[in-house]
Amino acid sequence: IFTAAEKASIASIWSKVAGHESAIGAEALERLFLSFPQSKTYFSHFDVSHGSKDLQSHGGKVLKAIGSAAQHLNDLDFALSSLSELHARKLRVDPGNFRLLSHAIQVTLAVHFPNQFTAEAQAAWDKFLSAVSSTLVSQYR
Ligand code: ZNH
Repeated sequence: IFTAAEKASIASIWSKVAGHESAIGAEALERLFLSFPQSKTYFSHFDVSHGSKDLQSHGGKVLKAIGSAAQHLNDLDFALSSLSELHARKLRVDPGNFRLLSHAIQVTLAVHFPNQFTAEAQAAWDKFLSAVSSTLVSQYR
C-alpha cells in the first residue's frame, strides 16, 4: 500500500527514466555485477562488458518491467504475475539478489537524478523496489 506522496515520488522519478530504460538499466546491471560479482553467475551467456548490447537489451527489459509495475502500484501481483512465474519456475534466482539489484538501481537513479532523488523519493523507491522484488519471489517454494 503506497501513500499519495510515495506514488508521486515514484511517478516523478519514473518520468525521468522513461525513454532511457536501456541506458539506465544497463548501468544498473553493470553496477550490480561490479559490486556483487556473484550475481553475474546467472548471466554466463551474456557479454557483461561496459555498455554491451546484452547489458542494454536486458537492462531495458528489466527497467521496462519496473516502469509497468510503477503504473500498477495497487495491483503488483497481477501486473507481474507472468514474470513472477518465470523467476520462480525457470530462472530460480536466489532471492537475495533482488535486494542487491534494487540497491544498484537506486544508486543509478541517485547519480542521474540528484535533484529528484530526495530522501522521500529514495524511501519511496526502496519500498517500491522491495514490493516488486517480493512479488517476483512470491511464487518460489
Ligand atoms: Zn530478472 C529475465 C525483470 C531481478 C535474473 N528479468 C528477466 C526479464 C525481465 C526481468 C523483464 C525478461 C523476461 C522475458 O524475456 O520474458 N528481473 C526483472 C525485474 C527484477 C529482476 C523487474 C527485479 C526488480 N532477475 C532479477 C535478479 C536476477 C535476475 C535479481 C539475478 C541476479 N532475469 C534474470 C535472468 C533472466 C531474467 C538470468 C534471463 C535473461 C536471459 O535473457 O537469458
